[in-house]
Amino acid sequence: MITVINPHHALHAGRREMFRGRLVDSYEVPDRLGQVLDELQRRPLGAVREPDLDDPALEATLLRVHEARYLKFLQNAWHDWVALDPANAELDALPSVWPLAQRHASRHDRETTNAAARLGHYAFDSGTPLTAGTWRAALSGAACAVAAARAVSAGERSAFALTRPPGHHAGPNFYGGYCFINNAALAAQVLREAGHARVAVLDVDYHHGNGTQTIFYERPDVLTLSIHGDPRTEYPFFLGHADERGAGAGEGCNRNWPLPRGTDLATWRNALDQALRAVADFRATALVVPLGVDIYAGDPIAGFQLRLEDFADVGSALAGLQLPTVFTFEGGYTKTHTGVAAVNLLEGFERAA
Ligand code: SP5
Ligand code: ZN
Repeated sequence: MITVINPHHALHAGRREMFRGRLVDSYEVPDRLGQVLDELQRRPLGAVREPDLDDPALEATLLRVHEARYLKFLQNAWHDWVALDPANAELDALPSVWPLAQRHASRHDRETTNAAARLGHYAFDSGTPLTAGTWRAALSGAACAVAAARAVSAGERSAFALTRPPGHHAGPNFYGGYCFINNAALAAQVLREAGHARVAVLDVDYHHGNGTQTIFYERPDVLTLSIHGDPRTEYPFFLGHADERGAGAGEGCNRNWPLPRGTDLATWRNALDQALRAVADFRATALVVPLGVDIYAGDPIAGFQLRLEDFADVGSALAGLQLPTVFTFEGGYTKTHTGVAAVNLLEGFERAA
């Protein structure tokens, strides 16, 4: 398994996020990636490379997954935030006002020019700090996902896009959940364009992959599957129910397995087996796994009960599909076990592959 690492990930280092009326220290910190890299150095799985950051094809791929207007917003958001007030340069950008979805209550066809209000136009939470280096870090991360998918379409059995910020909560025109650019969706798109007629995305992060689901909801060529904490009680709350099956041409091409807080390996593995069957029934020829290790029992912001020794079994079950596979690094927030959990899963995959 090759690993494509984001050399600029640490340019994105959000300091504080809003949680229930307080600004708290951000959970999504550069050390998360450092932990995974350290563990990969202790237990190597293959070459670790950096992506080509001047890849001329990157922009076209980005535009297949995200709206041009949204990308432009992201690229300029920090500059506009500081232009609003020079003192903002010392603060992470967080939204504090939103348009309403209720009929006649807000205009969605007009864009405000106020930089703080624009954050609310594109963000679905106030827990995703945007900083001076966010765009560069996220763009380099996109290059990692694209490079990992290219390596796999060129014949590698598997590749790991080791990058942050994560991506699976980012949609065609929205950010949130620590995510700005959807790396897993980019990988799926690259695999499609490299000739894989049907690609499956199997999201194992604790939180529903709402961004990925939205991006592919009406597409019949990408099957999106997510196993996650039930949105009735768990973030991101407003999507991820079992009856979301896709729409239009994509009818039947989305499946969700919402599980209660406290779910242990046995119940979670049962959902995974159903998801694996759905991938096989879809006759996918390539697989993308948004790899969130916040399903670990010790995670500070999640609620499943998987133990560190369960992760190898999950990896080997994924390998059982025998598909070219791209992993993208998503959630996982412990200060000490994020690397072990991720590498346990990847090593389990490699051993069984
Ligand atoms: C990629 C990913 O895993 N994103 C998750 C974003 C979750 N954001 C909400 C975090 C809420 C923090 N709750 C803290 C509870 C501490 N007891
Ligand atoms: Zn998560």
